[in-house]
Amino acid sequence: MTPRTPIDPDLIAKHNARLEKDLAADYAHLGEVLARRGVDLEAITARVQKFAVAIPSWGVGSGGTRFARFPIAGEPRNVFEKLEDCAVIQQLGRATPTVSPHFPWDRVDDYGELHEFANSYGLKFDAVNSNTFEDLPGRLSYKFGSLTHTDKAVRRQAIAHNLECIEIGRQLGSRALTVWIGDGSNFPGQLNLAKALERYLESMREIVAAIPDGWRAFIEHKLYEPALYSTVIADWGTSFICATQLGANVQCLVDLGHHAPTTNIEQIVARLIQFGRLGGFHFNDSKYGDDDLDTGSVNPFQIFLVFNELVEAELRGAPGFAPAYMLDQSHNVTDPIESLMESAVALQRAYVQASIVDRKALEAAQESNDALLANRTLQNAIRMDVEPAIKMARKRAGGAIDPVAVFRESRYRQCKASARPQELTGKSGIV
Ligand code: LRH
Ligand code: MN
Repeated sequence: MTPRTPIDPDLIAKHNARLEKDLAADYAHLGEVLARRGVDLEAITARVQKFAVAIPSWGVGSGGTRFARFPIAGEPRNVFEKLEDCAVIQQLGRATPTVSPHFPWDRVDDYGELHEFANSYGLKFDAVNSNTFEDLPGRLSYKFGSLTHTDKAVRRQAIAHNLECIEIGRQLGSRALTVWIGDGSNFPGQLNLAKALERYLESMREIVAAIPDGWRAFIEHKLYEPALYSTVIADWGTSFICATQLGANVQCLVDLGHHAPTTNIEQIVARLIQFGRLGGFHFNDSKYGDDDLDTGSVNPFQIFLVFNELVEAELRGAPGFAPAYMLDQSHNVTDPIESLMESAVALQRAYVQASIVDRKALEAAQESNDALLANRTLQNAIRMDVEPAIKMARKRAGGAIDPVAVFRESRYRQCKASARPQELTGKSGIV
């Protein structure tokens, strides 16, 4: 069944036709430069075509902060419209075939219908995300925690929600559950730090016991926010210990924005790979806190250094290496579709640049403690303009050579502004 196409394929073909000649010239030039380095461009382009990252369903709407959210006309009002927008990102960018849903934000009555709807656009569902950081009317409050709350009834409610997310994920064809909890404290002394983690493990054991065969559970750590003094799952070390306590199908998810600004994230990635507990990523960028900015928009070298570890592990065949790639961003001042397309390309760029690192030269320099040559070997890769490889991979996969230009020319957002009438109320909050 050919997937439905929210953007007129003729518009993509017409637009590509205008750019093809220049792309061919740039591609040939890159091929020559890489060939001199013993790198086969066709092999690199084939790798890009296989690269995929999941779109966060909550990322296609405008994001906000605690101060305000500035919605845009034509943004999605429900999960079906979110999937339409995800289909645009996939049709033009060809790097995002899956969507990571969040519950209860994406709750519907018929998950079979939702599965079908996504499938009609050629989209599949990635890890499901539970939400025990917001209260629902008539339910027990998570003000003082969820899976670690001192009140067993609140923990039961949070466990039941995660079991429900697993059941929904099973109906949607997902194969993983991401558990991020904001549990923690705002005052020294407010929380018994050890007991809180004990309650976490007790609750997670029930959730992990319900994880279907072939599934994984991802523990997502975060340094702070909403808790501002202590967070129960604050860092990779706590996440790693819990994963090893809870079972072989429990792994650690690294959200790049969940670390203190000076943290060496690529070393955390190397450690989690070394001990077979790297479950996946929530990619984004940040300057200060959990800013959820567009991937690669502030510190593209950071993303490159993470992919340098990932490609090295892939090439050496690290045991159990199967990280799930997902974006997790909040688009407060840009069109979410444009930001997500650009962010997927930023990941492809880091993946390609990490794939052209001269690994032999790097190892030789490392073994001989030639620090300058070792660092230069990485710099040589990140200084390479690899856009022609990414564009060619996209074109060959049926996408747009310039996705943002085609998206704007399609006037998709303007069309949706009239098709999706809504109150553009600027209430605060991340979604
Ligand atoms: C927490 C987080 C988590 C999601 C939420 C939307 O900061 O990164 O992954 O549940 O954002
Ligand atoms: Mn996240």
